[in-house]
Amino acid sequence: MPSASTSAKNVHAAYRLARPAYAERGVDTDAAIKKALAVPISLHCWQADDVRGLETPVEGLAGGGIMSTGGYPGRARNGDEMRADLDLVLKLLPGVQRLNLHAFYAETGKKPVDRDAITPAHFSSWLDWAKEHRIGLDFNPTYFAHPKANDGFTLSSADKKIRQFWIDHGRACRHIAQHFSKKLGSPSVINHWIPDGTKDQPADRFGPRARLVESLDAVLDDKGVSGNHCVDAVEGKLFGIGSEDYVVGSHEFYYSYAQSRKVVPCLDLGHYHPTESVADKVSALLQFHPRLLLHTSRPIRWDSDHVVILDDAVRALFTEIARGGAFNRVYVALDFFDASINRIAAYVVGARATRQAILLGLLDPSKLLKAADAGGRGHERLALMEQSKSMPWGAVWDELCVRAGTPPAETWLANVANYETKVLSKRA
Ligand code: RNT
Ligand code: ZN
Repeated sequence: MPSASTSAKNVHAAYRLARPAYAERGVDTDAAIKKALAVPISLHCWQADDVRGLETPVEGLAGGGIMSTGGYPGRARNGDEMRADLDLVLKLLPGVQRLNLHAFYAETGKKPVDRDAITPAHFSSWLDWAKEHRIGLDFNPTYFAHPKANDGFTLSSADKKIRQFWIDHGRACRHIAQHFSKKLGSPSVINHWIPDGTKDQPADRFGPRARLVESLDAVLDDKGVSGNHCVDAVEGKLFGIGSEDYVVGSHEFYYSYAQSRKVVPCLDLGHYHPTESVADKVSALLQFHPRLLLHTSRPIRWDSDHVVILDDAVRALFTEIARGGAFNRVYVALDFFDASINRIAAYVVGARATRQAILLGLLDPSKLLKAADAGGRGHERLALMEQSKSMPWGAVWDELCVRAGTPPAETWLANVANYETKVLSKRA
């Protein structure tokens, strides 16, 4: 593990050399660091336990179109273990974090409580934890991994009783999100994603979509929940495992739904055709939608939910948001789950890569680029964009980490190794 190059003294020295290089290109690195630290990133709780949830396991459940693979030891097996793991994750991450819970992480004690009956009381340990860490909580109804989701339809089911069950679940969840917001003083983003769809060509593509509109309207029609506390988002996708041909909640469906109902569209980087640019969608959607929710993820050949790395898609997305001055119009959340590697490291790699992309966006010499563009000097714009790639941004990142009191570079690996020996390796 490097120690000389990552000492605070050397990090500051490298930063002192990097700062003027950016300043010459019109970028204030101190301001970029400050802003990059302030963008909240919502950590998905489900990487800690491979998206299993805390309910009593039921045999033979369909996966709901998502799948975590791998058997690396140390998976968190209950809420306390999840929170202990997340304690360490928070220590290793610079900047403002939130926690994103799924409804099936309810803690109901010995008594099973079905999803249509969960209440804020079932999340009191999570709420205490969030208070202790002074972070906000976001929420997701869990419309999958349940006997009533086994045939692949929930809110769009043809069966009225099934539909009602999931409507009641969605409604219960919005009250929980509102409760979090009231207790923590920070609005809770609640993201509705359903797995509904079919493996092969259905004869009726209209019916489920018409029912989904009705069901979502029923979920949202609740005078007891205020938009000031509960920020609803809807997440579309192209396909899932078992819904390869038809996804009821497609992108077109949800962009239109969100606009007409004044809720927030959620864009997950893993949910598009492989060559489609999510970055390019930002400036289009923000003409019509006040806000967007972003799930950073990494699709490898399919919606595989690999750990986020600093790849072109993630960089392009946040550079676009920086160029558009739109950080106050997006909610940033992580969405990946890899059971084949140490899960604490998975969080740290993915969350750091996301914040690095945010920082890189803020270090973009946008003023010069836009001037070159406006002046018709396309060659200059291209040259400057290429130059950006070799600028000493790593020195700025390490400085950001040190300013935030977190380990720079990859030195956090020592903390992970230590925790693995002391805690994770002892879990069966
Ligand atoms: C699934 C969606 C959704 C889930 C989480 C667990 O394709 O991306 O966001 O990953 O709700
Ligand atoms: Zn997602």
